[in-house]
Amino acid sequence: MSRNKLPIREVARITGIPRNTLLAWERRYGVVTPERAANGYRMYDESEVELLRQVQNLVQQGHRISNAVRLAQEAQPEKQTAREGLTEVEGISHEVLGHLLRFDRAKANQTFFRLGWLPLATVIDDVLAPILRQVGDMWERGEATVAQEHFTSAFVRDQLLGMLYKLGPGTEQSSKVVCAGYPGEQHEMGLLMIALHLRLLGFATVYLGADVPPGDLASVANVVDPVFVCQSVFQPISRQELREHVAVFRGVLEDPIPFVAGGRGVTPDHADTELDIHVLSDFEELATWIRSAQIPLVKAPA
Ligand code: B12
Repeated sequence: MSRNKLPIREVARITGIPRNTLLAWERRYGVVTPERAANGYRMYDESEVELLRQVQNLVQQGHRISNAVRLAQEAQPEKQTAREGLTEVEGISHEVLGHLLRFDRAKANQTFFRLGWLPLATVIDDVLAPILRQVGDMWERGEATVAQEHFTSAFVRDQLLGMLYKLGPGTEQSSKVVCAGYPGEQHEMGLLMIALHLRLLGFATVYLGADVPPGDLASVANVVDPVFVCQSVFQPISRQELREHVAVFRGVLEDPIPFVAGGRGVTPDHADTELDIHVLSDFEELATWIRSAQIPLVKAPA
């Protein structure tokens, strides 16, 4: 990795674009997809910082963000989009997606297994998540059918569940985290990715899947005694709705623990000190919060 690459806090400092905005632009519009360092941190190169500056200028001139991103990306030199400019991992991911769009699971498996040498965290963030986002964007633009999206999503879900199964539930001593989807939510894979990252960090994850009511989530927490719970929200909800949801959760919960929400449906404005609600946009932020809140990885002796 080049020495000239900058971490997100530096990019936020020199461009004046807040860190959360950088993350939201990446997630929602794919403005840039910075490379990850060995510790998973984003590292931006010069051309990415320049592109972010251009997007910011266009937004300040009154362009809508989606339009600003398109204009800035179109003005970028060819190498940004040229097929030959892709890294090996991007190239293989692109090939996997191509096979999935043709419903060829055998070839998708074969190609995907060529990435076996990569750390799991990289496979999750740099291969599987981009495949999902790409097929989602294609579906939104009318370039992929519902069947192609479902087939691709099923492949990604199988890989994520396979990883979770292989990593196992964690040791007796590991602190537990309960991971669940918000009620009515069918999107499950952002949550699976977060559960996997937590597992890789050393937590024991109790994975409940999508669509879990707040009272049920609290009942599980009463049984397994986690250090915090995570709930994933993709469909936008209001701050008041989240507050009411967490109030029900707290009503059933016996021992107070932090409630962490994340996903496209919530923003930092949904955070609430009174109800101990933390809103974090991705695993990098979650890991930073875990350190600053001094959440223990291992249970205190009884
Ligand atoms: C697969 C998929 C589905 C599948 C889900 C299957 C499953 N088992 O999960 C199905 C077909 C069920 C589905 C349904 C719908 N979907 Co859909 N779907 C997708 C798709 C392609 C992938 C979703 C995904 O798993 N992403 C996971 C990762 C890749 O996304 P991510 O946002 O970057 O996730 C990160 C963060 O959100 C964060 N995070 C997530 N949870 C948490 C939790 C915590 C605690 C923390 C800290 C962080 C965190 O970490 C993740 C990893 O980095 C997306 C496309 C996309 N761009 O995501 C659309 C997408 C999410 N769907 C969308 C829509 C509109 C729908 C429907 C409303 C469509 C419809 N008209 O019926 C329904 C809603 C159903 C419901 N009630 O939930 C829109 C959402 C628009 C929005 N709200 O912004 C998207 C973005 C597609 C699009 N481009 O328009 N969908």
